[in-house]
Amino acid sequence: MSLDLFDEAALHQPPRVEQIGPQTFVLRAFALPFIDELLPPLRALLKVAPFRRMVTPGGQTMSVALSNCGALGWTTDARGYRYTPLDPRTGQPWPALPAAFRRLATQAAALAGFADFIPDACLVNRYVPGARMSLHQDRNERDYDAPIVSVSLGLPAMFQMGGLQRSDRPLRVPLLHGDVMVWGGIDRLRFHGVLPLKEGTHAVMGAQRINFTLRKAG
Ligand code: MD3
Ligand code: FE
Repeated sequence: MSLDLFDEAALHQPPRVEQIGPQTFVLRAFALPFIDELLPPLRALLKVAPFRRMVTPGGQTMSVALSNCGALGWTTDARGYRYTPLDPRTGQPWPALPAAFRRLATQAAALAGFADFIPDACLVNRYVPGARMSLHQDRNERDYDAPIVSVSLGLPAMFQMGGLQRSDRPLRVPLLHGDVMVWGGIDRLRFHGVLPLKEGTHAVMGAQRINFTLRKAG
């Protein structure tokens, strides 16, 4: 597989870094030069651990479907939210974290000021038109010192970046194919969410948005 001309051009652009919080950065198009090494392992892991819609402890089926790779994977069911070493669907370990995912995460984190980030968990979210993620905090990881790196692929989404209180009015940030977001430090526990995905078809990814987040969970 080879880079298309657009990705080839992106490889030679300076990083477009937008700071949206004291320790939150959007790295525009950062994933595009990696795309040809990201998509084959993404497809492979989804064969082993297909997207599934999980149920929240409150009994709601999430509109976002998810999968995981890495030593730990995030799950939810009637018993609560948690990380597990095994896919509850098969009882088998989650697929390994692809090396290209880890390299991208370490490089993006370094660019945002977080040196030596080594993720051990990757949550893969799939949004179809209408799917959304309501405002929440990511609090199931063991320590909050490590940053989180997210990669957006496919249809555009409107991300909501709130504050440390649920009632803080969120900032809206559009996230496009190839955008990478990094946050940590005092922004680690900010409320955040994704507005309902609009209808559309993306040239590479089809009628969906896939977001994967690299975390240090254990
Ligand atoms: C900024 N996913 O999986 S990723 C999640 O697009 C999740 O699928 C969203 O929230 C998605 O938990 C957003 C970007 C993101 C995630 C968490 C943050 C940005 C953040 C936490 C604090 C600040
Ligand atoms: Fe989150």
